[in-house]
Amino acid sequence: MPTRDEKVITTVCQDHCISACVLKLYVKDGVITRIETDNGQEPQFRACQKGRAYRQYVYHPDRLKYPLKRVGERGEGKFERISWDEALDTIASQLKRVNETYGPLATIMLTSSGDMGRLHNQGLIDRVLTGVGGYTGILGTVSDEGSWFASMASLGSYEAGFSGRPSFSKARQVIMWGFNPVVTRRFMSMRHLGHLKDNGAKMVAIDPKYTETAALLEAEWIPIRPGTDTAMLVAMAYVIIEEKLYDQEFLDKYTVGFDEFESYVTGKADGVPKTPAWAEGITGVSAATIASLAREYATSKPAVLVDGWAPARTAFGEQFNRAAFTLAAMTGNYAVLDGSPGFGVTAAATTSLRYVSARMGGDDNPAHLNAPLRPGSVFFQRAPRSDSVLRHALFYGGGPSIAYLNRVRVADAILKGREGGYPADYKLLYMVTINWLNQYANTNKIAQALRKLEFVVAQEQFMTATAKFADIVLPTNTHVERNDLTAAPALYGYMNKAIESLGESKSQFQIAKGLAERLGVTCFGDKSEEDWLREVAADRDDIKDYDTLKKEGIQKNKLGKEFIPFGTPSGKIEIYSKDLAEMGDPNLPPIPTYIETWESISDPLAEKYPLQLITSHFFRRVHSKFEDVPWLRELEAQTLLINPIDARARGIGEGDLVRVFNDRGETIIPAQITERIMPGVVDLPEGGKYDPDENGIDRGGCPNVLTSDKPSPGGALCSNTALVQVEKADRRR
Ligand SMILES: Nc1nc2c(c(=O)[nH]1)N[C@H]1C(S)=C(S)[C@@H](COP(=O)(O)OP(=O)(O)OC[C@H]3O[C@@H](n4cnc5c(=O)[nH]c(N)nc54)[C@H](O)[C@@H]3O)O[C@H]1N2
Ligand SMILES: Nc1nc2c(c(=O)[nH]1)N[C@H]1C(S)=C(S)[C@@H](COP(=O)(O)OP(=O)(O)OC[C@H]3O[C@@H](n4cnc5c(=O)[nH]c(N)nc54)[C@H](O)[C@@H]3O)O[C@H]1N2
Ligand SMILES: [Mo]
Repeated sequence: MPTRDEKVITTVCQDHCISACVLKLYVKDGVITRIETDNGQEPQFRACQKGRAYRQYVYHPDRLKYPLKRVGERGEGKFERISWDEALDTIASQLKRVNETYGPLATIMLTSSGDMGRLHNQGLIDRVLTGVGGYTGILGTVSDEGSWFASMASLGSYEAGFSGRPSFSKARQVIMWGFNPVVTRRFMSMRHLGHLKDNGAKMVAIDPKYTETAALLEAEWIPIRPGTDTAMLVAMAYVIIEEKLYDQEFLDKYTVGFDEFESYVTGKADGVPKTPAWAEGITGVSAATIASLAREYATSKPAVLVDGWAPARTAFGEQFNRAAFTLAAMTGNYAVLDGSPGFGVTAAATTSLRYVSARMGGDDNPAHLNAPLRPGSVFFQRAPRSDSVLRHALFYGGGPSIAYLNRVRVADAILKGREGGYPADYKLLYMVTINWLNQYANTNKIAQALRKLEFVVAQEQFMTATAKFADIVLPTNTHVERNDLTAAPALYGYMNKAIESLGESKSQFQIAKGLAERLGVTCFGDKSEEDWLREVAADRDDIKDYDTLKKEGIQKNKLGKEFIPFGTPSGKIEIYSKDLAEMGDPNLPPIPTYIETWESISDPLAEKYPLQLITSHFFRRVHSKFEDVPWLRELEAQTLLINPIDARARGIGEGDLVRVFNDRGETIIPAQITERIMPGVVDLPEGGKYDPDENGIDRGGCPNVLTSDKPSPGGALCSNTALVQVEKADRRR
């Protein structure tokens, strides 16, 4: 209970763990004193330890409070305090200079996650840059591009992947394939899984790691080599075909192309029957396990196959989701019949960049997508959405910038420019809510790209590894210092301002407005933050009343159960995609196909770097965010998870400092020896802070010094495809 001089302000934590949870902020004399969460009516949207520790994030002594100008070398981290006028004048004049000298495409605006409100996001800077003639934008998602590609090809839209979502209640078997929501949350996933478990569903986890979720739900753990999941799915299909366990009626009614798939699976097409024994050699999963799981899945109707995003963040990962959809369809377990691929995910305002790119003829371009992209283009035709969502997509997502880059390829584009086949030579980088250097593949290459640019801006809350490379750093406030709306489907939140902005930090809206004024761009008119928020709310007919929402902070919504029709040319699940066949790219075959990844264990490179690296998401952080929050740091350390067999072979003891390295980079961190990770695989959780020592070697456990920025043919980040070696580190280092 609040004391008499305390106010309680209800808001929503819409951080980038892809959830939305209620925060009750106790405020006394303008200072947050404690944070509680939803104790109200069911379903409760209870915040995790990160949301509950938000006070230590907001008041962290390292929060950026003043605009800064670089005085040392890029990346050195030497800055000098300047005024907002100087900061914004400098940025405006650099934008003009670059625009006049090289054209608008020379400016890239890069954004990723952060506080994901409806108003205070990158869409604002998008408007300003669009007002001065455009810029180079970023397309694709870093999280689930493989799943997007697969959905577009097989289902015709992303949304079709969550048809009938809340109707799994009767499932008798749940396969969690690379899915660990105890850590990653992802909306109400654990609530659903808990219900299924209570109702007697058998839980199975297929993952190189014995996950927290598998432990909690007492799941059977099937360890699998990273990047080989499609082989296992295809072999399961083999068993189901051979034993005639498939649902012919479902296939006839809802799918096209099963015959072509069957011919690939049985080996009719290429002489290689995709038997469980074939898959055993690839995946490390025994043939008997594959066969019995296939039988169980096909006969435990309804069964739910949760095809996660992480197995698709591998080379050729889009094949994984396509194969999972196919298996669900073969067994009649597609969403319409109470099972569902695509589990509790968001509908983002984007679509598969690679899919669209190829459809637009941009196929061979290393940028993947360079053609103008406007409403009315394939991009929008391929992603049918309601008008209001479309408007949000325009305002808040990819605006009418002139060219797009695959977000995984930005460093490559900056380094190679026109000569490398990209549409422009890039000179200016404007970053909003992204820790690019830390979070995107191949950190050392990104550092090189950052050094090459003429001018770099970072809008940030902290002096991140990336912000150290900026020429001007703009201190941005946090969501408790401004008003905003959330966008989560099951919970609408009014993100109420609880305290004044710290120091001289400003909201994204204030910053964008300040910049717009200097550039003579009138995109915001005379409207205030409040006016814009009312407009955003008015766009959503399911927000009942703006003022009530603002006062109460939250509105809980029931999720629909409706069947979402397939947007494919055939109007069915396309096991065989004619669109893909027409593309003619052997790396994007028309039927789901197992293709061996680069940097697999049979790659000659494995002699030098014999271990497969995965980089999973971490419990106490959201990416690199919260890394320095003391309460959260107490929960667990950033370590390399390594199996006892691999540790013993290298003379590594528990807690020893180890070098993890390949040709792209190196990091030195403590080892955690555990049977929870399978032999041959090591896990270095993403978000570890890039922290180079005097020799340039990372000491923060940033996995991206090791990952490659080569995208999957479907466009995805391949953050789970990398070979490394691990050695005990020299003590003196
Ligand atoms: N606490 C926390 N929650 C988060 C986030 C966070 O940073 N912290 N990030 C949020 C965001 S933006 C996203 S996109 C999601 C990410 O959500 P996910 O992509 O689902 O999360 P990951 O932890 O990367 O992967 C899930 C599981 O896949 C396994 N895995 C990795 N590679 C493979 C593979 O090749 N095959 C198989 N079968 N399994 C594999 C990992 O071991 C892990 O257990 O999480 C969201 N939630
Ligand atoms: N190796 C590896 N790398 C990965 C992944 C992986 O699985 N493995 N996962 C990928 C995934 S799924 C994702 S989504 C990306 C995430 O990549 P990023 O979005 O770059 O990750 P964050 O560390 O959350 O960085 C967001 C930054 O925005 C700042 N910020 C937060 N809120 C605000 C705000 O309101 N305004 C401003 N101006 N700044 C703000 C934070 O301080 C933080 O530095 O990482 C990707 N990187
Ligand atoms: Mo993500």
